[in-house]
Amino acid sequence: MTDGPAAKRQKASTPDEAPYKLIYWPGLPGRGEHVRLAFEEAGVPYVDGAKQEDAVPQVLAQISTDNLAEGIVPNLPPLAPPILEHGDLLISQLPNILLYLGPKLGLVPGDDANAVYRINALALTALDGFSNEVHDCHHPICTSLYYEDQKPESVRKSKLYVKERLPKFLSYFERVLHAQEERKAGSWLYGASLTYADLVLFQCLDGTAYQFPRAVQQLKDAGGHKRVFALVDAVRARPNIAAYLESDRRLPYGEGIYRYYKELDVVLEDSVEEEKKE
Ligand SMILES: N[C@@H](CCC(=O)N[C@@H](CS)C(=O)NCC(=O)O)C(=O)O
Repeated sequence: MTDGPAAKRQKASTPDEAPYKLIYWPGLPGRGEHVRLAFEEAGVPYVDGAKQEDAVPQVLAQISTDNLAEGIVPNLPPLAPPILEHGDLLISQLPNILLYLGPKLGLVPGDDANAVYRINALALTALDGFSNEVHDCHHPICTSLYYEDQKPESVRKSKLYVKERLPKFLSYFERVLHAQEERKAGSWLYGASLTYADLVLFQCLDGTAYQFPRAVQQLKDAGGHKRVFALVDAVRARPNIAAYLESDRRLPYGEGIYRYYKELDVVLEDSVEEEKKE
């Protein structure tokens, strides 16, 4: 480390009108779906690299261990998609991409400079509880192993997730919405208008309901998280979102974050004691 690179870095210029491009794996919604939903709700055009013929090579070129991001200083090579390209800017990490896009797409209120950090906290929490943990229910040991090689652990984790974590995260978002209601702030997670946190929560719960249909239905029927489920329905009914969900741009779930395995479709009453004794 000899010189002071920060001072020498070439300045990237990203005009707002530069085209947006999502680089992502083809054939499944995945984490890229949160980026798509933001563009779709905002009605802002974007190029979806996942729908292009060379989608896989596009991703591989970025995440290759040979990629040193040469010539695109000060961008850095990404570890994994989703990746957003906007003019000279190339960034990865989904919550980071949403943090960048939120204000540009009008999905963060413009009258409070701190709003984006509160909205980011909501998005991160939804992704923790309804994306990362749900994914780990079918890959509890390691992502690099096949599901079939970690099945008993997946069943155990799913039972515990459904019994303890799913209700905890749902209750958290119910509490946030209750607080908003008490303040007469509206029925979205933050303030009077929809933000990208609402879109993230929608997608996360849509996927969680795909993986755990029985448990999610049970919790919905129990009526303890009415505000959360009403929010999911309200997002689904937004004109741009509804049109998108109807379109062939919306891909079905498959072998991605959210997967349906019958043996993991557990309910809250399923015993976890047996596994605990082993
Ligand atoms: N924390 C990252 C996770 C990225 C990630 O896990 N991407 C998946 C696709 S959704 C992937 O290709 N991972 C490859 C790997 O982790 O080796 C984010 O939020 O963007």
